Amino acid sequence: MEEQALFFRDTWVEVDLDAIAANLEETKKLLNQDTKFIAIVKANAYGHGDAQIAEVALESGASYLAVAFLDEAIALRKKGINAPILVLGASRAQDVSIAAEQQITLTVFQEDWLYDAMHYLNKDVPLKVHIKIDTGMGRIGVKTPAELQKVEEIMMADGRFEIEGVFTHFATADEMDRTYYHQQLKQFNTMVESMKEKPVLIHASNSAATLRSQEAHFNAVRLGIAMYGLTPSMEMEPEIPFPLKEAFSLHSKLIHVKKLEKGEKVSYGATYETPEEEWIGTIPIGYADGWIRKLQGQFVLVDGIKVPIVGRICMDQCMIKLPYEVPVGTTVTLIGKQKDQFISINDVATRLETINYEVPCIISNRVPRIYKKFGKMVDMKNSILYY
Ligand code: PMH
Repeated sequence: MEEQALFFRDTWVEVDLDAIAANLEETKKLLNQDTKFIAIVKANAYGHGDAQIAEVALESGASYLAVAFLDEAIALRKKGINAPILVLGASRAQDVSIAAEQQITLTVFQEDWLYDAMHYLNKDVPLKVHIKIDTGMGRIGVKTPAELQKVEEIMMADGRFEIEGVFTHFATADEMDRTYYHQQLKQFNTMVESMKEKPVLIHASNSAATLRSQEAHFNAVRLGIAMYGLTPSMEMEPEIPFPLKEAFSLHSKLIHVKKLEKGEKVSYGATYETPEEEWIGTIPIGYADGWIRKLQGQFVLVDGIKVPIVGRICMDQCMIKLPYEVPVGTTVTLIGKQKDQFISINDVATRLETINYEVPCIISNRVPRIYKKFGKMVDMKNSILYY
């Protein structure tokens, strides 16, 4: 019997797991042999698919995964990921026993939170924690050696906590001016020095800090954006020591093709008027897929040729100007490669006046994610489908 298709609209994200593995292999060459790496798979792995990315990162040598919220960690456990997972953000005190039971590591960042958490922790299931130090990001974390020592003391006295790690996060590691970054690094060193006992894992570097020098590697680094093949910022792109490989591409297919006469209108508001006779194609992707209205005018690839989106983007569809009559069913690439042309995530970010991080994150769950590994499409059953 023929296998039933798992989705029924020709719009999809293709994630190249080989690109992820290659980015990690290259990054590993920059690390000392003993330096561990933590793969950041929060926000559904920046839109790429949490379990799939977790798996390939672990195969590539990641010793830890990290997410923003406890829900994300539990979702990974449900999908069969047994590796250590750190929740980087705040978790609710009343949920600590769930984290402990599932062997999920939480971030401790405030003394008051600890007192609350202690009410909810079971006697015999210890909780692994990393202490977050705020060295200048101003988000969460203890700020002074006194605060740090206090949280250490409380946890040591209680006995149900295992302080496995300590970390901080840089606010400007991707910028040319290194002053603030060095200030944060110095403060982190001072704080770690003041600890009663040094934890096993000490980590500070995001992708930018990891790629630029070893000075803040300590014994682990946290890799997000570079693993996905994207530069942490446009200004540091020339400094990246190897070619990053973008893993995420976005495709659709023409569902309707027609010839319009000069002076005909396209889409809501009838704002686009054909300046001459034109071939117009419709593709089934719209703002509900995260392909937002601001992308009107953005180029897409058809038959290896860049053509613009014309007229307003609708909720589920948008129209493109075709170079000539192209058959229905032809693939349209919105992000990625066709023939010798490439539309990068950075191109889309530039159009949206935002950063590359946002682009894969905003492509909504309505768009299925399919995977390529060892140059071949992975079994569709492993794809991510919202429906
Ligand atoms: N560590 C922490 C605590 C983070 O918040 C992030 C990314 C990373 C590591 C990975 O950074 P990278 O992707 O630059 O390598 N956090 C965010 C954020 O909160 N907004 O954008 C990126």
